[in-house]
Amino acid sequence: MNVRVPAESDFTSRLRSPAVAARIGVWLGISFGVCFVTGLISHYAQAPSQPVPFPTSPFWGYRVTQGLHIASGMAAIPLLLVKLWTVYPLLFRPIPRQVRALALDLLEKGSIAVLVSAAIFQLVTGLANSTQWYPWSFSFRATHYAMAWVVIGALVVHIAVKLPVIRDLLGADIDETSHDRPEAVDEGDLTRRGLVRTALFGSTLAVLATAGATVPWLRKVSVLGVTTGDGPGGVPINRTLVEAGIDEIAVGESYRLTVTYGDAEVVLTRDDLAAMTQHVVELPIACVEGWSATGTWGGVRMRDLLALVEAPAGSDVRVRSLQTRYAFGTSLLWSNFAEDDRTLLALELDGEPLSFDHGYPCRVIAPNRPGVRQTKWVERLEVL
Ligand SMILES: Nc1nc2c(c(=O)[nH]1)N[C@H]1C(S)=C(S)[C@@H](COP(=O)(O)O)O[C@H]1N2
Ligand SMILES: [Mo]
Repeated sequence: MNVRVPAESDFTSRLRSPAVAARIGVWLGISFGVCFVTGLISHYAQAPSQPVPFPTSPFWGYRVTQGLHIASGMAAIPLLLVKLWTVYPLLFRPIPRQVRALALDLLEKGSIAVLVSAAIFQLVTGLANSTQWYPWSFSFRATHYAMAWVVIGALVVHIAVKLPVIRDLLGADIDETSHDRPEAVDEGDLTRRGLVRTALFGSTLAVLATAGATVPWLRKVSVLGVTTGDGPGGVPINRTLVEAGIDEIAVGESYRLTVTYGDAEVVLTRDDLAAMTQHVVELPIACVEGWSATGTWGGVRMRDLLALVEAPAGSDVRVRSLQTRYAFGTSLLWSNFAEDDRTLLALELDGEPLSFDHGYPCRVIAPNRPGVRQTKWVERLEVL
């Protein structure tokens, strides 16, 4: 068998053209831009300290930005694959002999290598994360965030370097051949416009395959939306009581909620909580993994609980749960969230006591808050 490295001239399809790459690139740039901005929002919403408080309104804000984050990331996958296919032959372009040209060539290939590998890393880890599969040991949030800057930085450099060519290509018809490689002349069954349309169609399918996790009427077509609307009160269950390492006994008769502020301490049973003024709010759980669902929650206002220990206005609150295993057992409730009328320590969902897996005896539910901070099985509120 005769194996040899292909040469640039082996790739003769006229679809492998910069004119196609530039057009796919525009859509890819838009996807990456949306994904980056919404990712920054999500990262900030979960930051351990916030110079400017993340707002509590609109209550659906995080649901929309995180839904867009997942959708734009999904949309980017087929676009990136098609774009790589169109430029693939350039990998086999002969290496320049002249030192200056060689340096420039290596610089360009290097920057594209960084861009492509960082982008693939983001899309693969993000996709795995949105299907609740974490086959790695590093912190997803910190790594995904750092890599996002690598992608955007490399993308800005890439666009800046290519800008004259991009302008030229986008100003001309897609079938214009002035920037094509001389051997890229073979007509296939597909036109260039057809290829761009096919890529966009692929993106649409990828979005539809996941968007049902957020948009109820899309649920039936969402094969990748692993978390469905099933679950008590129409809200899926992310982590169960057993998975969190909590014994049913701990949430039974012996359960107590402790609220502290300095030396002040108030201890309440579930009956005590149920005897306080109850409120009902309609708010979504919006998971960072992309799914979201609205529930009708009933329970005690966080404000009313903090008043029991005479917490001063503007206090942040640390929420602790009974959880003994894995992350997300505690969260911070910023003062603007703690004081919002819609923020509850919920006892009920859809008029029924919370199920064990939804956080019985009580959980945090607050507007415009990442799902990961809607802490379940709460046992302690510490006013800071
Ligand atoms: N104690 C505790 N609370 C938790 C979690 C957890 O693992 N432990 N998971 C969070 C995450 S990531 C989400 S999206 C929501 C999901 O709530 P649900 O399972 O009621 O839908 O709960 C949050 N509250
Ligand atoms: Mo989540």
